[in-house]
Amino acid sequence: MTKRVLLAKPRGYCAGVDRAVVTVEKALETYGAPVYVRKEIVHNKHVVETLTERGAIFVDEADEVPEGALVVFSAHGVSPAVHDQAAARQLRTIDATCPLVTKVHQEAKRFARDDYDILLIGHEGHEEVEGTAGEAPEHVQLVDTAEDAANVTVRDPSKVVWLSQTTLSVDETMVRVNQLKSRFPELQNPPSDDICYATQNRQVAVKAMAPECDLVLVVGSQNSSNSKRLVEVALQAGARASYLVDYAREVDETWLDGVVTVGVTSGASVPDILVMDLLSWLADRGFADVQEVTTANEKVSFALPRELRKALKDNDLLGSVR
Ligand code: 0CH
Ligand code: SF4
Repeated sequence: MTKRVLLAKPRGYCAGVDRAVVTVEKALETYGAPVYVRKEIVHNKHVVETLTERGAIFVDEADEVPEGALVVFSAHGVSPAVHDQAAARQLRTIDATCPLVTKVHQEAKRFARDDYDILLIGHEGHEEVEGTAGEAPEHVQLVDTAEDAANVTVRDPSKVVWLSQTTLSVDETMVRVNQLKSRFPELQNPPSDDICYATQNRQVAVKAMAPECDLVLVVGSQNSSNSKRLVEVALQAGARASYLVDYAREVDETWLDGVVTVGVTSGASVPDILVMDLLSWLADRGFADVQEVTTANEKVSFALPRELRKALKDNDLLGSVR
């Protein structure tokens, strides 16, 4: 049988990641280096290394940024406490939080104002849930594991809503929601999907090709939630094996033993150049026939953060914004 590659589409950069990465690039062009970035702008090694080479300095917390300097907040969002820390140090800030993460923050604020108990489904320690929970710490409880769902308690079971991190597995989240609904039958759903279009579309695409694949390679970093979910979804959908790699050079050649069909996809924080490198690595090993498996065409794009648009306009650089 002819060796072949099935290439998922959509894959790679979503609109929120594109906006966040361009934000740091434009900030460097407009203000010059260094531009500080709180946390990784997106969870991708290559992106972070490339921006570091251009003069970005990644820090863990706003208190590591020199007073008065410029700091960009990452795509995953920040809590109000982080905005306060930055204000206390007189930092100039550009907020690259994805608008779809901001939407979840608004939902958390609204349900907290109405005095709901909010069950936030997400991964403990992930920056996005820390930011969302920080909007209403007295109202939000994190539900990560099945055990969390079994043990969480609420004040009034008729006033409970679930919200979620944007980058979860759709199927696993529904398992968690059903578990919660069996305990709290009046549990309300979010006003609109919190798991974003990009996360959902990448999972649908990998599901479509996985049953035909002996191996699915997902390009993405280990700390990227949405990328890791693609490996799990591939395995659940019938791929015989699946691995997450940052670079083609990390692929173990023994993974190709007996393999006829390799599926390839990438997380929402992954530049397509890394996928192209993987395709040429595979072509060198006999997998030159590449067929794209398209399950959606994405046309979403977001305007750059307001603070940056204003600066670009003042400098008459807006025309150069993609
Ligand atoms: O998938 P996670 O949330 O870990 O983040 P990423 O890999 O940086 O992808 C972009 C999502 C950013 C916020 O939704
Ligand atoms: Fe926004 Fe979704 Fe991309 Fe996250 S994965 S940055 S929520 S579009």
